[in-house]
Amino acid sequence: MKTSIWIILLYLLSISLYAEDGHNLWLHDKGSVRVNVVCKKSSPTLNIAVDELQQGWQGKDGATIVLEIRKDKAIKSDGFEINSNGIKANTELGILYGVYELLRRQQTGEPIEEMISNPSYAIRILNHWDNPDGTIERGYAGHSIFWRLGETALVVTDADKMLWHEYARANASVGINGSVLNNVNASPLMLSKEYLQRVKAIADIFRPYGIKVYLSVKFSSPTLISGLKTSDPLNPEVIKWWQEKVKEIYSIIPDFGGFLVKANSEGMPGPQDFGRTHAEGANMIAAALKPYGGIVMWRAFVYSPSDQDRARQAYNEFVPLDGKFLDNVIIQSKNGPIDFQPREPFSPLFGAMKKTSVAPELQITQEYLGQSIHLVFLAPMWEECLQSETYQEGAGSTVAHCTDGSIYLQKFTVIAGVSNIGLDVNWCGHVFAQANWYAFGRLAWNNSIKSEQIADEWLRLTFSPDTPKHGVTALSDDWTGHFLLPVKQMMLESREAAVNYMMPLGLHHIFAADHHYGPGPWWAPKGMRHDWTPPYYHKADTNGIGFDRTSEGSNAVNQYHEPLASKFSDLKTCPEIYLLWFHHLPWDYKMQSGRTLWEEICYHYESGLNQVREFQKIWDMVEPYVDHERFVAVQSKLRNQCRDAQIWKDACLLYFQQFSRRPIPYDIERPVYDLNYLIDEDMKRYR
Ligand code: GCW
Repeated sequence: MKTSIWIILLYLLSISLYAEDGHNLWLHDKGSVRVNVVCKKSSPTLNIAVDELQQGWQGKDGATIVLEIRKDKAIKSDGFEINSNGIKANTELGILYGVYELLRRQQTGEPIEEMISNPSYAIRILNHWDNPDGTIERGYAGHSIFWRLGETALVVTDADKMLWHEYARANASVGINGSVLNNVNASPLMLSKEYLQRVKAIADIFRPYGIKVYLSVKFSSPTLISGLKTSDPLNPEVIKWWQEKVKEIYSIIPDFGGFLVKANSEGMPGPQDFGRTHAEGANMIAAALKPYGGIVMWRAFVYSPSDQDRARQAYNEFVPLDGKFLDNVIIQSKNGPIDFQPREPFSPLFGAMKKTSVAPELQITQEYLGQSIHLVFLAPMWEECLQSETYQEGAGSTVAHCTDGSIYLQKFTVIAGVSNIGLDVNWCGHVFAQANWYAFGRLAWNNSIKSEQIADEWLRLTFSPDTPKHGVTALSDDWTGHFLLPVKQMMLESREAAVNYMMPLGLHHIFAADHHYGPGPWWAPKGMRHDWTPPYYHKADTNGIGFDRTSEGSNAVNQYHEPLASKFSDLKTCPEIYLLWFHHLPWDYKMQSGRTLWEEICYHYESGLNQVREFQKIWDMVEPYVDHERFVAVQSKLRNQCRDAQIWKDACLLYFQQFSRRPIPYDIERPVYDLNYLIDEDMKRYR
C-alpha cells in the first residue's frame, strides 16, 4: 500500500480513537498508576471497589490502600471514612462510595485529607418516566434504556446488560442508590409476570452497585389486571390482591425497593375514586410492603380544575393527613407548588408535615427548561429550593433540613430526581445535561454542597486539559483560566438566563400547548382546562399582570410559615424574583430599580437573550480546549438556544405589550419576529 494511504488511515484511526461522543460521562479512563489494594473480604460489591481503584488510581505510585469494614458510630448508613490507610465503612457499599470519592478527589485535584462523609438522604433515587413501549414522557434523549416495543421487547440482550451496567456504575459513582424503572403515569403491564422477569434482570445487574429497583404502580391495578370489581383500598379482596402481588414480587426480587404512586392526579385513578383519602390508599399498599421492608412513595402532585388556586391544592390535601400515614409511606413533593417551572418559591408542604416523611422531587429532565436543546445547569435552582428557609422550626429549618431527618424524626429520608436519561449515545441529549444528572447525585449525597463546587467537579471530570486539539491553537496552556473558569461561569449563570428569557419576575407556566418548550402566553384553546392555559397564570390585562396570591386574592401566601407569609404579601418585602407569583400589579408599578414594571419585564427578556449570546462567545473562545465532537455539538445547541431566547423575548414582549400599551424601552434591541408569525408557527407545529 502506498505510504500516503497509510498516513490517511492512521489519521482516521487517531480521530476515531479520540472521538468523544460523551458516552463515558464523568467517568473517563484516565490511565492509572500502580496501587496495592488490601481487602480481606471478596464480594461482588467489594470486587468492583478494588477494580475501580486499580483502574483509576492517580495517587502515589505503588501506594497501599486498605479497604476495611468495621462498625463505627460516626459513620452512618452508606457513609465512609477516608484516612491515611485507606477507606473504612460499616457496609460494603460504604466502601464503594468511599472509593469513588477518593478517585474523584484525585482526578479533580481536591485535597485528600482524613474525612468522614455521610449521605444527607438514605434513599437517593432516580424516577424514570419510561413507558413499556420504550417512549419516555418528557424524555429528550431518545428511547428508554429499560423498555422497548416489538417481539423481542422482553429479551435481555448483552447490549442491554452492558448499558444497565454502565448506568449503575455512573449512578453509584455519585451516590445514587435507587431507580424507579417506569413512568408515574403507570401501565399495569409492569406488574405482569413477564415484565417482572425483566425487572429482575435489571435488579441483578444493579445489585452490586447498591441500586435498588422500584416500580410505579397504577392504583386501579387490581381491576385492570385481575378483573376485580373494585380497587377500593378498604375492600378485603383488594387488600389481598396487593398482598399477593407484593409477595410475588419479593419472591422474584428479594431486595425490591417498593412503589411510587401518582394517584388522583391528571386523570390517574386513586383512593378518592372510592371515597377514600390519600392516607387510606397509601397505607393499604404500604401495609402490604412492610413485612418485606418496602416503601411507598406517594406523590403530592395532586390538583384538579377547581376554583381553588392550583398552587394551594397539594398543601390543602396533604397537611390535614399529617400523622395518618404508616411510617413506610413517604410523601413526595415537587420542589415548587405548581410544576417544575424555571422558578417557583418552594412548596409550602416542606416542613408543614411534621409527622410524615416528606421527600423533595426535583426534575432533572428539562421539561420546562429548554429540554435537550438549552444549556441550563440546574444545581443553582435546586440549591435555591433546598436552602430556602421554611421557618417551620425557626431559622435554620431549611427545606433541606426539613426533609433530611435532621429536624423531624422521619423513618425514611428520600430525595427523588426525574431522570433525563435515554438511549442517546451521550445519555442525556446535551453534553451539559449530564451535569444535571451528576448534580442531582451530588446534592442527594450532600444537600448543602454548593453549585459552584458541583460545576467545578463536573467540568474537571468531564473535560480534560490533555484534550487533543484539531487544528485550533490554544492561546496558552492555562486550561483553568481559559476553559474552566469561563465555562463554569456560564453554567452558573445559565439558569438565571433561562428565567430571564422565559419567565422573569415570578411569571410561570406561559408555554404554548403541552410541549412545554416554546412561549405561548396567548395559548387558551376553547374547552381547554383553564388551569392548563397560560392566561390562568399570568392574568395579564390592561390593568396589569401577575397572580394575586395575597389575602386579597387566592391567599396561597398563608400556607407559608411566618415571617414568610407577611414577607411575600408585602410589596415592600416580597423578593422581586417572586413578585408576579404572589402579586397582580399595574404596568407602571415602580420597581426597586426605579423603572416601571413593564420596563423591568422588557429588560429581563433582553438580558436573558444577551446572556445566551455571551454563552455563544464563551464557548467559541474555548474551542482550543475541547475535543472537536463535543465542541461542535454544544456550539450548534447554543445557536438554537439563542434563536429560542429571541423567540421567547419577542413573543412575550409583543403579546404583553398589547395590554401594557407602552413602548419597549428604546435602548433595547427591537423584536425581529411578528407576534402573528410566532402564534401561527406554533399552531402549525403543535396543533
Ligand atoms: O408536569 C407534568 C408533566 C406530565 C407529568 C406530570 C407529573 C408524568 O407535564 O408529563 O406526568 O407533571 O409529574 O405527574
